[in-house]
Amino acid sequence: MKGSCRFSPNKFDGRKPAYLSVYQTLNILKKEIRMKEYKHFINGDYVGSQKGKTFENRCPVDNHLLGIVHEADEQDVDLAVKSAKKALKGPWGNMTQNQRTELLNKVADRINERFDEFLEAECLDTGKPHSIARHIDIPRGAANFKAFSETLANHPTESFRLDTPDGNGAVNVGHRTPKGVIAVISPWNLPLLLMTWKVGPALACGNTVVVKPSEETPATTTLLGEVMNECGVPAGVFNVVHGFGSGSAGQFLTTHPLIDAITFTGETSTGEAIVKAAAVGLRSISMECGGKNPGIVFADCDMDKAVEGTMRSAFVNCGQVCLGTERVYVERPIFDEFVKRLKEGVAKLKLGRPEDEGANFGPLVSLEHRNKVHSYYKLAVEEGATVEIGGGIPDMGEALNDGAWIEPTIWTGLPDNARVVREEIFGPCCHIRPFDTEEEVIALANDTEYGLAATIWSESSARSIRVAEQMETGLVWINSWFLRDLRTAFGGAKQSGIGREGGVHGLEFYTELKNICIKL
Ligand code: NAD
Ligand code: 6OD
Repeated sequence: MKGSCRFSPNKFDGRKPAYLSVYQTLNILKKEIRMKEYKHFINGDYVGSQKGKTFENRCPVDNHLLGIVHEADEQDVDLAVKSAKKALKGPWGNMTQNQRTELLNKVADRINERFDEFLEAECLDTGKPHSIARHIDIPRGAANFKAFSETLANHPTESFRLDTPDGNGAVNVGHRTPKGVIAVISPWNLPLLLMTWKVGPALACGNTVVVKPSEETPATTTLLGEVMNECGVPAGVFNVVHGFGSGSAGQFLTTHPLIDAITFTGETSTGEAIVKAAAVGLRSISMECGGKNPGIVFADCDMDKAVEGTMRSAFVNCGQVCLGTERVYVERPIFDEFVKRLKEGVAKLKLGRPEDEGANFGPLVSLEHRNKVHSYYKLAVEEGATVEIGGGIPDMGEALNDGAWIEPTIWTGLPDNARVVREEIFGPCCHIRPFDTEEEVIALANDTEYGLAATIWSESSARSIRVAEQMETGLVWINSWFLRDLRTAFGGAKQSGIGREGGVHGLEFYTELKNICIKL
């Protein structure tokens, strides 16, 4: 936990060495002065924890203290959920669809107006390069508030004419109503993007929300509260509670009896705990969970595109993308060439601070996560891997060595039953294995309990589509990766999730579909 007081000694009290230069002391002072207090956002106001419980938020770039986060207990969560319940029946519930859409469009515009603040906050929390967040996280964070209103406005509900014995007939009309108060539990890897991906459609459909962002990344969700107020979104529609999972805000929120539905993104094991919580009271769930995604590279691929795409799918965001490729299967005639080209790509990655415009590779999100990823690096060697490149912790120099840095890594030579090949690592690493036939690679790709995404590289459309149809995943990309159209279905098969969101599929989750039968 990058945020836990228990594991993070205060830099000043605990570790200020006698030899700090004036420059270093000033730098630390500057950071401490900018230190933030992240409060809950409840009923349109920022409020602290009633019992005063807090935890630390640290920057993974160099482990400096970013701020103090309030941790919600049962009473704080109860207040947030009751505010959301009240707003549901209040001004929000009384607005027309057009009025709500107008407000959500304003929210999107305001995020874009305050783009640099969101960018800075996201990059400090996650350590990711500005160059990445500027193109992915923040624009998508805004777009999520527009895309779903448009879907909603343009999607018809069903209607059926029924013949009846008296000859007059009946008409059935589908009518959608909001589901109620939605609990949104989000992860740390794309904090704004993945939170708004759920809040956008939830609000567009007329629900109210209580969001629990990851304890690692509280900043942009907190900032969104200000934007909601600036745009005139009524108090209680958007609420935020901070804290951890079990025994903390996450558990209190998902077990609260006034929560009508829970939408979650995170690890499969956390998803299992939340499904159990949702079973009480039979609340609806939408689960977007982990993956161990295969990339399949056929010998007839465009090699430049396959290498460039695999570089992104394995290493962008320091490998912390649920859709990322951790298992790469390459057809034998091009195996050596592909490994060589991917290694060359990795060697060119530039590690650096978020604001370094030349950098395209940041640290992992926390020291705790770095320990987990590093333990897999050691395990790979124990399991017999050839480390093609990377495999360790880089020396980033005195100023950054306290950060959660890790080397991008490629392995070959592991058996198919190695834990490194079977378990989700969620770091900048992949194992590359040769294959000989289409049949063999389909079996290898599907040999996993996960089923989120697969990527296929081939210039043969017939073959790509044939293979895509046999992937046991919710998503397949052919000759691309993470190319997103928000009207399409998004979600995982097998242990990667339950349900689909995106476009009209979101409407299924975020609304209750009622059938009204009118006898004529
Ligand atoms: P995580 O499961 O540890 O945490 C996710 C959220 O759940 C956090 O807000 C956390 O505080 C909360 N939480 C933890 N325990 C809880 C509990 N018992 N009750 C309620 N809430 C609880 O996941 P993470 O480490 O933040 O994110 C990384 C994981 O997320 C990876 O497995 C990745 O594959 C997955 N992920 C999946 C998708 C997808 O779309 N399928 C997208 C992004 C990330
Ligand atoms: O693009 C999206 O809508 C989405 N949910 C992406 C998930 C990325 C996972 O890390």
